[in-house]
Amino acid sequence: MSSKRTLDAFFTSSPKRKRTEGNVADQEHAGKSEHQAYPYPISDLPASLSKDVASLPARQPREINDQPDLDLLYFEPYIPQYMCKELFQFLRSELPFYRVEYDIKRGGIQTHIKTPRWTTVFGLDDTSYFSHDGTITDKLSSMRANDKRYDRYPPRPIPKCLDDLRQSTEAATGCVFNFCLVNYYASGADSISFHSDDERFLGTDPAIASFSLGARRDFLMKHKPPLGGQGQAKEGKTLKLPLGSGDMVLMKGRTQSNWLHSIPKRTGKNQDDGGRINITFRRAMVKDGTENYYNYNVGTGPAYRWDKQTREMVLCKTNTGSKGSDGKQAETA
Ligand SMILES: O=C(O)CCC(=O)C(=O)O
Repeated sequence: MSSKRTLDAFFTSSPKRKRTEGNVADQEHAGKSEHQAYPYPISDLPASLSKDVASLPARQPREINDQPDLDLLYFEPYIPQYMCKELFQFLRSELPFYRVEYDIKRGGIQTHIKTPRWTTVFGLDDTSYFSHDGTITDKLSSMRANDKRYDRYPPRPIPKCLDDLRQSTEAATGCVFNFCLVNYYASGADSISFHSDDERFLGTDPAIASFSLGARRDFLMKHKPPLGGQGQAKEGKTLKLPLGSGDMVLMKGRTQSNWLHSIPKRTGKNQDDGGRINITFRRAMVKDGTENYYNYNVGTGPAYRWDKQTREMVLCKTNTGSKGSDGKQAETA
């Protein structure tokens, strides 16, 4: 595992501030992560959950690498059942979510896309870190002000409630993660279409840790068709992992460059499934490489928050409307 710089390395301690590793949001007040780019402060995990997260994983993983270019580690589960419900409910209530809409040109036709799930992202690429006043600082030049590259979508530190899990995941996998994307599938009607997480800024053969909490949903994987050809996928076989609450799949090696994955919609009596949260940890290597993720998973529209009374996402802040733009994670609703 490569070494990480901690905030401690840069600043002397102050009794008001609690120091933590990585790009976790600075703790101005005990029990909450705060940052100027958050719509509101995000609570830390309850102490008992935070303590138990530190002792994960619950099980050792099994390898799934019996198909060409496929390289998975499947923790079934990573988070034990007794923690899953509380963690699911906590994250659904605490995190700000977005229902991003954007316009793209598809086959020469301007198309309006409504992302068919709730999303939120946190993190910063490897070239920089958050100073304890929340500003982004370049690791090499110590440049703080005037780096306009982060202005369009100001990156947000990973809040402590997710950073606890990030640290556990790094320890369990030997990988380094600086970025976190959370999807909330409110019902079987929410989905993500076939894609691969093979963006250039994730480097070659990225490792991506993907957690499931809540309803069981099928995770489908299929080999990409041969380059330039119209032929069938290499083996023609779709792999189906019915991911349960607490499971974690580490996708690594040649997986992203050769395989597509999706969570298809569920219909009929299985549609109202109580919801599912997916948390992925990734490592962005290139300056500003995360802008695409902020664009498609936070966007410029308002933030929403889970309302325990009405049991739905409600508007928690009004910003300006969504902006459209071309990009990789565009999909069909
Ligand atoms: O929800 C999942 O398990 C998959 C999420 C995913 O593919 C992604 O965020 O890129």
